[in-house]
Amino acid sequence: MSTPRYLVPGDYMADPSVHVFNGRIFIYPSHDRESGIEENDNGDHFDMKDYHVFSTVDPLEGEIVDHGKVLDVDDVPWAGRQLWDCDVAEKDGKYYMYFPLKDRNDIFRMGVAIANSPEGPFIPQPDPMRGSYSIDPCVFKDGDEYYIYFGGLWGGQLQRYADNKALENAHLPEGKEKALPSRVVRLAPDMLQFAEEPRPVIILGEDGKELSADDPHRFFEASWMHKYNGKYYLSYSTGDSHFLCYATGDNPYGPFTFKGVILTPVVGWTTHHSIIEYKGRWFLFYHDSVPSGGRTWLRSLKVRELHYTPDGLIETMDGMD
Ligand code: FUB
Repeated sequence: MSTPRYLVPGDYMADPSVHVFNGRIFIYPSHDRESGIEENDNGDHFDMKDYHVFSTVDPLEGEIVDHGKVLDVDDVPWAGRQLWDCDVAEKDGKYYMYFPLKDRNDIFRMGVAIANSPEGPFIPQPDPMRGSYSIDPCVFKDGDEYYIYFGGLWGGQLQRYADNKALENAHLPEGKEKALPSRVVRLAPDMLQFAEEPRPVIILGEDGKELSADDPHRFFEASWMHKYNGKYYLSYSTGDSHFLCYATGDNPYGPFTFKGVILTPVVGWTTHHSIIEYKGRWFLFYHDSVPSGGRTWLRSLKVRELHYTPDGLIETMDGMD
């Protein structure tokens, strides 16, 4: 087991989306700041305004290069507030950043910003993606196709939608009702719009039934997708029960079967991560609030090595390490 490393000790960064581009690891985090807004269940205190990009060739011991500010809320024509977790994909030499941001009606939408290199800067499109809603986009390339996984409960607004339409009254399932699923959608060839209607991402228990709303391992936010030995690994945060969990499936749309806990709760309310393979080793990038003394909105980036058992299960890690 490797000792976890704090990656950017001089600043507060969270929600790392990490990819290998041109042989180098690129980290796309949220940039936490002290907004002075009181903590609440709507997440208003997560009032972030810009993104930095970081890169390295050795996540555990190497230099972490800060490529500076690559996108600012002030550059987004439709911006309201709260720039939350983003992700980036490469296609034909261009880099597409997908970011959730509230519009001027306080509705989370997803924007796209484009760069000529992985370190940015990223230039936003004039409008949000048509039909987009909620938070935490994760973009996943499978063969020639790209998929976005997205969604988050409570302040992430997913409970305000059903069948991709806004509800008159939000509905957050409770008790033995089926848990609210995240969504997955294939991207259009131009990478700028959805190619289809988003679909629910179903997570089944070992008994073959959908996880219920009161299951501590149900989806809450922070989707991530990776592939290992031909299987699709969907990982996510359980939010108010504070785990990082995963479920596996045979294709990008699922269904996925719950397999276990990747990371036990960290210091801080949120837990959010990404998983990559680099030079034959696997790494978990995540955050906690230890350096800020437990302030949930001031989080710090961490990395540690991740291991599989011989039958493809992810070994559970201790979030307090
Ligand atoms: O950083 C703001 C929000 O907190 C993210 O979008 C969630 O995943 C949670 O980490």
